[in-house]
Formats: sequence, structure tokens, C-alpha cells
Amino acid sequence: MFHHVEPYAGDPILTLNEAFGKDPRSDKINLSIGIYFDDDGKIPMLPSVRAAELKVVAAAGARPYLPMEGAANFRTAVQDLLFGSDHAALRSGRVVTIQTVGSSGGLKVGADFIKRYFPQSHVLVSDPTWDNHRAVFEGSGLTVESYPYYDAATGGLRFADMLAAMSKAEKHSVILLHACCHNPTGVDLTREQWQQLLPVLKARELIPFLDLAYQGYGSSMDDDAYAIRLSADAGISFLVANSFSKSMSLYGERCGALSIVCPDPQQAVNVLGQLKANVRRNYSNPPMHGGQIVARVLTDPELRPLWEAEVVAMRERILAMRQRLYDVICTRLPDRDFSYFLTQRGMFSYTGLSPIQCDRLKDEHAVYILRSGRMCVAGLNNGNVEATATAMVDVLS
Ligand code: KET
Repeated sequence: MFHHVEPYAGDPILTLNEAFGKDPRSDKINLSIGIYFDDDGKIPMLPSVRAAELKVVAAAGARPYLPMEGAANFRTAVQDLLFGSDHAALRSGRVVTIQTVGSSGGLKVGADFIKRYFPQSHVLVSDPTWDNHRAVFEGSGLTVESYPYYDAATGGLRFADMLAAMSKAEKHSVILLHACCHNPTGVDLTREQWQQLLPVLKARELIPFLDLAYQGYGSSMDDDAYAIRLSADAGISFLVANSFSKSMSLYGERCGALSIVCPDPQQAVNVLGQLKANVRRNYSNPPMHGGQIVARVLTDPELRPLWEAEVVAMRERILAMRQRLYDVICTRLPDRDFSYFLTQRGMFSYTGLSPIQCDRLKDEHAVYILRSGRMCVAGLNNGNVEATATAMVDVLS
């Protein structure tokens, strides 16, 4: 029956993470997947999130289905987090938000929405981007192209080329943008660059689709939502998928959302209706538990500041690891420029290592980074940073 089913080539991130799990070497180091590990190499259970979960469990009763769009308290709390509680777009009823199965689920529901209502639209993703973006949009039947983004020569942004690409893009093209902490490069637009970019997107009637998976890992919660708020201020219609996997260390609970900012409240009603229809025909409605934990953390006056402080601590630990890695490597290879370790933002460093060098890191040193050269700096700790630096120096020498 299934002889025509071809073998799965695997996923560049998840399959490598699986290979790490099976590696018998006791000194192995996992810098592959975008997960924050603490200084003991463990995925933290944040105290704020744990306290919220206990409250949710204590109050738990019957388990009806959630509505197709998810829990109302979760959706409102997400809107406040993304837009700021008093944003004019929220007050005027132009923003619709649904709870999704991780932000991956938000990207998928958004991609299906685009395919249905803008069937001719192409999706433009940054070169490079998160490995799964292309798969999600192509999976919805859309054509995916890329726009210039990372400049390998300078380690910076090809902003002029990026703007030029936008100026040539077909009307209603979807422009996938990383709201902060670009994955995999760690290179973000400055505020001034966002201010220059958005009018171009608006004038050319392009459809921004923002992906916010690392809120709080670049800067404060508000600062990392800058692009979202500026887009809403500018009267642009856009989509945004956001995640709590990293910011609340709730990876397996699959907590995310999809929001669409519409031109007016009537269109918003119809857009929400079609998102619900899409959810119904895919998975009917989202799960309850994780979303209720998130809603509790975001709205509880004691837990919210605790959580924000915990995210600051995670961010600062990553910065400290960037510095240590930089210091050790620079001492051993003083003639080369490794400043990218310090300037790139968020969980990742884009090391510029070739696939062969990445393979050598894995095979000879048990250090796992993606073959694209992306290293998850959030997997470094005081116990493995020296070994990682030594391994890198070896493959670079
Ligand atoms: N967007 C981006 C940019 C992203 O890096 C991830 C996850 C997601 C969305 C999906 O997050 P979710 O848990 O569905 O809310 N990235 C890491 C894990 C993965 O690939 O699934 C990673 O890049 O390693």
C-alpha cells in the first residue's frame, strides 16, 4: 500500500537534536535547537510559570472544548503584551487574536489564510531565515522566495538591498519579518530601519507577517514588540505569530497566538471568522492547560513582574556566555574578528562555519551546532563554554 512513500530526509533542527539525544558520548554539548538551558544545562521551570501552573491546577474544573479561537483570557492577555494594553488599534476593535498550537500553529493558520484570500501571493522570507518558514508556507501551497538580509562579508544587514527588493515586490506579496532576535543570524533592524521599511511596505500594499518567537531575549518585552506597535501605528494591515515557548520555557505546551491587524472592525469580524473556520477544519480548537498558565502569568499582578525579571536573567546569562566564548576564542585566535558573538542578539550566533567545519565539531568534539553555522548560545554554560571554544578553535585553525 505505501511502497511509494519515500523516506523522510529529516529536519535540519529537530533531527539533529534527535541525533544529539542518541549520541553516547558523555561530554556532548547541544547548541543545535533554539532552547534556553540554564547554567546546569537544564531547561528551566521558571518559578513564575510554576506558580501560575499550581494556581491553574488548583482552580481547574471540567474540561470542555475551548472555542475554536481559544480562551478569551489568553487572547486578551496576548494582545496587551504585543500591542500595549491601551493601543488605539485594540480599542478600535481592529485586532483579532487566536490562540494557536505554538507560534508554528499561528504561522500555519496564517499561511492557510493567505493562500485562501491571496492565492497568487508569493511569500518573501529573509536570506537566511528559520529553517521551517519555507516548509510551513510551501506546505500551505504558497510559493516562497527570499529577500536579501544578511551580509556575510560584514556580519551586518543588507538593508539597502532589502529595501530595494521590497520596492520591486508584487502587490500583496507576504513579507516574513522577524520582529526581534533574527533566527538564525541574530542581526536585527534598528528602530530607524523599521521606520524606513514600513512606509515602503505600506505604499506597495505588501502584507507583513511578523514572527515574534523571542520576545524578551533581545531587550525588554516592550522594546522587542517595537516593530509590531510601529506597524499598527502606521495603519498597516499585517499578521503576527508569537510564541511563549522560549519566553516562558513552555516548549512542549505549545503556546502561541496569531494576530491580524485589520483596517476596520467589520473586516476584523470576518477575518476572525475565517481563522476560526480554518482552525475547525485543521484541529478544531486548541488545548487548554498551557494557555491558561500563560494567561495567569501575564495577568497576575505578582507573577507578571517575577516573570519579566526571570526573562531578564535568561537574557543576561546568554550575554555573559557570549562574552566568555568571545574572550576564550580571541585569546587563542587573536588575529580574527569574532565581535559577532557580542553584537548578535537573542539565542543564536551565526558563526560563519562551513557545513564541513560544523560536521567536524560534531564528529570530533561532540559539539552540535546546525550545519548552517547557527549556534544556540543559550545552550552554553560555565561547564561547557571552554570546551566549546577549544573545539571551535580547533576546526577554525
Ligand atoms: N519562529 C521562529 C523564528 C522560531 O525560531 C521558532 C522555533 C518558531 C517560530 C516556533 O516556535 P513554537 O515553539 O512553535 O512557538 N525555533 C526553534 C525550534 C524549532 O525549530 O522548532 C529553533 O529554531 O531551533
